[in-house]
Amino acid sequence: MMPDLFEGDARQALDEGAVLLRGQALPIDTMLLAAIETISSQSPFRRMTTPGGFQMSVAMTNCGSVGWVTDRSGYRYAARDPDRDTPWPAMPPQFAGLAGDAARQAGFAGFSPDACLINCYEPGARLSLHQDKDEQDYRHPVVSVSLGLPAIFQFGGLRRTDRPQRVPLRHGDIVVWGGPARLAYHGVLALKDGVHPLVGRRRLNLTFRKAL
Ligand code: MD6
Ligand code: FE
Repeated sequence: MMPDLFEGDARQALDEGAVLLRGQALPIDTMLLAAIETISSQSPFRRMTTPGGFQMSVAMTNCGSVGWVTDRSGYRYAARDPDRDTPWPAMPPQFAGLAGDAARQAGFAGFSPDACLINCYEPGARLSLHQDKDEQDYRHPVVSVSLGLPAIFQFGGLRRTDRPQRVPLRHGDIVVWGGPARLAYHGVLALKDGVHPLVGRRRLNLTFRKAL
């Protein structure tokens, strides 16, 4: 067992149902980055269009049996990459393993994701406040892994008007989010310029979900 003091440092409750596991992905960061390279060589990062007609500043791709997409007709999960009309690349077993372990540590045993959205932020890219609500069953948590440049994560409440906390997320950090926090509003402030030694001038984020 890990001593309590260490656990205390590594784990930070953001709210009831939302936990930050600091540095939890560090031991496998190079494997995660190599897998993201392989996935994005098959289904490249692209900046999708919102239903309102705006192009997102964050570039996205997916792996898993379904992937999150947006276009003029709405947000949804799709089994095929719409740019290539092929299935999304398979989710590497180590991805699902990492997400399942993190979820279990946060109190959500048995999490088995079918979707992994991969976000790529370049300096200036941001994600405005939103709820994750395109999934079928909100009893499943969301697991989010941060790699590369640090970002300020905004974590709010169940109403858009609840003033969000600002949580710095760094390379290797994992946020698990479920239960009473599952529909909390959240976003990412504009990425500050910088260079990460392994990832370069980017932030990569993996968000694992059970969509179906
Ligand atoms: C990001 N994350 O960190 C975007 N959603 O790049 C999310 O939108 C998110 O981190 C639900 C739960 C955790 C998250
Ligand atoms: Fe989200």
